[in-house]
Amino acid sequence: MSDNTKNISKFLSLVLRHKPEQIGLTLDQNGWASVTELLAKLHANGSPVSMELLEEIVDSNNKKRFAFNNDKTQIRASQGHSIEIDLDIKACEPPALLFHGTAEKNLESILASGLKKQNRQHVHLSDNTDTAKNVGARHGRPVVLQVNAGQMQKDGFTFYLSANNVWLTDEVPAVYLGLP
Ligand code: HQG
Repeated sequence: MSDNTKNISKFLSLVLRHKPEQIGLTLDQNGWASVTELLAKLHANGSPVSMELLEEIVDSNNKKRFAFNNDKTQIRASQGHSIEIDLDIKACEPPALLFHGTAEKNLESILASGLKKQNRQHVHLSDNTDTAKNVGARHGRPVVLQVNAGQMQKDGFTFYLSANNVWLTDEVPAVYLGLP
């Protein structure tokens, strides 16, 4: 991915997950933006993007962060929002174990009070330790926690799988956490 594509991709994360108002964009209740409106507002903001480039970014994004609807008239981020939207995805049975990567400095607090969604709409979990380690490394020296997702589900917690394979849940009480 070129630097320009990377920058546009980061900017799309900002407007589709956190601050649509930055370019005067509106998202519907499920987080979808009109593609025509997005392209027009990007243009007006001095960062024009063609439909071809937008399609390339959606296809080539390393984490598949964005998705079009069927006829490509709408686009949204598949997860990671801080603004309140309803992803409208079905609850899904998780694997017995999931993983969460964090920074060592957060460990004590997490083991005391569990995983909280902080600024986002969900706690984000991975089905493998490598991905979790990369997620944790964004915050500092990474440490990977194991989540007893099977037991959580039996106890009534709900899990969702985003279109880009990130497992989402509302919180993980400390009792379900361990080291892999
Ligand atoms: C930590 C990226 C102290 C939590 C990734 C994390 C992911 C606590 C941080 C997605 C805590 C929140 C989300 C507690 C949680 N005490 N710290 N009780 N509970 N934390 O960025 O999971 O590249 O909001 O461990 O790949 O790191 O943006 O969440 O360190 O999928 O597409 O609070 O973001 O995707 O940080 O990352 P974040 P995350 P993108």
